Amino acid sequence: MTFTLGEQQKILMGTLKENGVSLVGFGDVSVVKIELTENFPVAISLAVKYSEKVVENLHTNEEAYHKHDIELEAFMKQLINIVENLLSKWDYQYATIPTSILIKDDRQLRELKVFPSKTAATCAGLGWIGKNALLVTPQYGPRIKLGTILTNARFEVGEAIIKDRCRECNLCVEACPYGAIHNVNWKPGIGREALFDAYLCNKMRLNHIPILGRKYECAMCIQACKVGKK
Ligand code: B12
Ligand code: SF4
Ligand code: SF4
Repeated sequence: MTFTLGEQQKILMGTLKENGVSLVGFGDVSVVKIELTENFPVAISLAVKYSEKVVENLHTNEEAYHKHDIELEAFMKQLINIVENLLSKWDYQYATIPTSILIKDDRQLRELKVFPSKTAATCAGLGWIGKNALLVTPQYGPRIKLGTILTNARFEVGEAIIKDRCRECNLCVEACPYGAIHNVNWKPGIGREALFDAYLCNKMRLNHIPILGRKYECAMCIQACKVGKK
């Protein structure tokens, strides 16, 4: 049986929803002028939500947050597999973006060349970039794990979000224990450095977290955000 492109998009979305995706969107990423997006101009952006309770308690129960994060990572991989299998079945090509990478030092961070999942998500209209440099969704705030598959299937795309909705809020700025967030409102084209110091964030997470008795994460900037909290 052959399906039209529109039917394929409906099947894809329906299958993802049946399997528990929290948000799914399609974005035109050809606005980012690189070889990868020339070949794969459409991004399928997936989000799975974190448990609100686990995030609320992450400063007192870090183990639970870490365990939850690993579970969500595995769950996201399953959803990505579903997309990959359907795209292959329909003879499309795709490139899957890594969901997480352990950054060991400044050099690796400086030289990292990975397509940002947050770009795919704003292009797909899932949310905006907050002052914390994270994707903030109206439904769940920044408490989501993102997954991205770029493809040459010309699915219908959503409307990109090009303006932040943080306004005067500065809860994440206040919550960052290391002052890494600069209290600047995002707009497309603004560099990451203008928003937050990724090197400081990474250094503190790697070096100081164990000294403070925390083993894995920080993530105070995702806990603090009020957007999407029930
Ligand atoms: C490297 C990395 C890090 C590095 C650097 C962070 C960074 N922002 O670059 C370090 C180790 C510091 C880090 C820390 C964290 N990370 Co991290 N990280 C990544 C990773 C693997 C790559 C990011 C990357 O290379 N960025 C390159 C820079 C240039 O882009 P960017 O800052 O990510 O995004 C910019 C663009 O998207 C741009 N943009 C947005 N829309 C548009 C549209 C257009 C047209 C254009 C041109 C640009 C543009 O604005 C963004 C902000 O500057 C991604 C996974 C992925 N594949 O994306 C996860 C990811 C960004 N991390 C994530 C998380 C949750 C965290 C932490 C909370 C981890 C923790 N538990 O402590 C902290 C939060 C720090 C923070 N406030 O951002 C999540 C974010 C989810 C969300 N809601 O946005 C991701 C997406 C992982 C995932 N699969 O969900 N991370
Ligand atoms: S993860 Fe922690 S150190 Fe990094 S920006 Fe967020 S609150 Fe600051
Ligand atoms: S805490 Fe406030 S400033 Fe930070 S991302 Fe959320 S809404 Fe934006």
